[in-house]
Amino acid sequence: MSDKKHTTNNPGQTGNDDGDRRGDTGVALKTRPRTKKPSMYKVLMLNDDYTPMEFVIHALERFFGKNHDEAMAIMLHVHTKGVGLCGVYTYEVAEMKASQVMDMAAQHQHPLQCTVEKDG
Ligand code: TYC
Repeated sequence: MSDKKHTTNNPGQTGNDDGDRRGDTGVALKTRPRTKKPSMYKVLMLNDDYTPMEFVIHALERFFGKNHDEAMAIMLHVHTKGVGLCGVYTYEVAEMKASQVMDMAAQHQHPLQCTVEKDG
């Protein structure tokens, strides 16, 4: 089925049902006010041999809003599998959170790394 808006007869032009008279400003617009969902991006955390487990748990609580049990589960997943999902965000938010984790890690001389990849 087409995603075009179905327009019924509107002979009086009184409403905003017509795509060329939206807003009634007298300016005919060729585009429709269609909102588009932003692409979403995964923040992934990578395992390393040096970053303390408690530090990783703290980062997950601080930057990804995880409670202690959730953070523990993600940390252990990363520790055993090599990589794990911290959260899914719009591009700028995902990049900011990945940077915040790595900046805090670097300040403590830990090599903890995050990556951002498109979801889907
Ligand atoms: N592998 C680390 C250790 O044994 C813990 C760790 C977990 C490090 C997750 C990074 O993303 C990570 N201390």
